[in-house]
Amino acid sequence: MNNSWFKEAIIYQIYPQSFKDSNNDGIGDLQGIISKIDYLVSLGINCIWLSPIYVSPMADNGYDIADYYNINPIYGTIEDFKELIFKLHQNNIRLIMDLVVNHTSDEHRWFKEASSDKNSPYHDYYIFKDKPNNWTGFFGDKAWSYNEKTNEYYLHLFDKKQPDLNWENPLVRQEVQNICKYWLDLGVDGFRCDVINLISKDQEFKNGHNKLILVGKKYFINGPKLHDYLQELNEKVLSHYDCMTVGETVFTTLDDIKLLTDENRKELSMVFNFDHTSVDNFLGVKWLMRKFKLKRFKKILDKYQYGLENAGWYSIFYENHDQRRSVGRFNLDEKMANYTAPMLATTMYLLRGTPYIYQGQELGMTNLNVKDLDEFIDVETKDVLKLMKKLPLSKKYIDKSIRNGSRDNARTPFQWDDSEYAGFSNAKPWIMVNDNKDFINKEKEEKDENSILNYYKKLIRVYKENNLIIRDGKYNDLKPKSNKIFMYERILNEQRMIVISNFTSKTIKMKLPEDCQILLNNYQEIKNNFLLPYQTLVYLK
Ligand code: ISL
Ligand code: CA
Repeated sequence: MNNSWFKEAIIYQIYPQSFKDSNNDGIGDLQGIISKIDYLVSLGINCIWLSPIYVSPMADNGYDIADYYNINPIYGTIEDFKELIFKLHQNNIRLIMDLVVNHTSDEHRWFKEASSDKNSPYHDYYIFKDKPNNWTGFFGDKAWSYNEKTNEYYLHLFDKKQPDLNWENPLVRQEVQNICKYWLDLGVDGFRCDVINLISKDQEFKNGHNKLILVGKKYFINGPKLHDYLQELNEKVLSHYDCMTVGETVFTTLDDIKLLTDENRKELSMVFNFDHTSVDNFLGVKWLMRKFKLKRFKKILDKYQYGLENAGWYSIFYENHDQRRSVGRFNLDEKMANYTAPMLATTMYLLRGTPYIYQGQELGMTNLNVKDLDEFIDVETKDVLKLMKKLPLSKKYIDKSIRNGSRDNARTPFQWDDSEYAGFSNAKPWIMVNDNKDFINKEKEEKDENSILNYYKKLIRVYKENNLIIRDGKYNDLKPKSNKIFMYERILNEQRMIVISNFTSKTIKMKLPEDCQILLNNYQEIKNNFLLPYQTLVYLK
């Protein structure tokens, strides 16, 4: 991994189930993606992160893998996959795969053997104990389930259909190396490594201190051998390819990230950290809602912008398949999305780090509006709803929290046009289509010069044209105390870029920079001495 193309990448995440259905069975697929490469080219992105497409019973939409070497037939075949890589590469778009190796599906052959016979060589691929400890998993449920055949409990930090792998076992690590090698040899350009900082577990398996949600999390985060495992994977496999890795890390600190992304240590190219997406919750738990404050948001982003100045690298993003949509978030009025979505994007993507755009974000796609909470179908939402109903919480609180937090918000079909199923499919899709597809859709926005989509294209163009200063420029927050304005500069040699964003619905009196080139503005005009509601401006001097 002695390359740095990842620092110039503009990455677009595709959630295959919801992007484009080519054979009208209601489920997105690989041929669907292939049919939309022109669209990806028109956006200007240069790398795709593809959420899991491996064989899976889909208990967690593919994050539960039953066979790492084959494509889930609902998505197509290995031939389709080869065609996809080939055509993406032809268009100078790289492809990174999702690597989910903290756990497998309970329907993986390894687990089937492991759970039926204590003496099977696969038994030690997983974590079995005679007695469970008190850990709670990420979906709010107990982290251990009973396995009758061996009279033991097995660990699963996510759903019970996602047993955790035992990375202490060198054979498991060898399997992971083989998997990486297989896909790299097929031409993929890297991996997004699912919950990678959970792979090493403290072997004492101590009880957590209290009975709060995520009990025991300290004991399964950044375990003692995490760095060794990552270095080993690099040495054995990754370093032999021109590839990148982005680790999804949960509850990591700045110091953790410095270590994980230090180029000399050869662990990960960059990580996803969720501090800034937790700005409107408590304890990093999205169900515990908290009022958004711009100052707090900036403080978090500043911490990493300054903190990683001379060490490490970062990913910048708002959305992914687990997060709610950014439109309508951060105290912003959903009806003003034509202004707020460009403002949010500009503010975020000119920071230092590799930008990630989640499918549909560039259209300003919104959260799903369901009538009844039971219409949510995601496993996490169902588990958490069940748990919340047992707790002393008001109906109103539960309603709001679930609506905000459900991962279904991000998973509705991509809105290509205003037809019945939004041009995603001719058949009823696996998940509800958002009813605002009539006015939020790709076809309509392409024709409208002032649409969110066309703003994103402009932003990406500006990003590429000014790549050096955005990549290497020194960052300074120019108004850290303001709860209304996010204003920063990026400085490289003689050049200075200034980004100013109004996070409020009010016009604000302020002196704007003079004698600069204006690179971006989400209004047609500039009003001297005034920053218009939700206005965003980018200057270059
Ligand atoms: O989504 C979250 C909160 O709603 C996170 O806690 C999330 O569960 C965590 O970031 C891990 O996510 C990843 O691994 C999960 C999978 O369900 C997610 O889709 C994936 O992004 C287990 O594989
Ligand atoms: Ca299909």
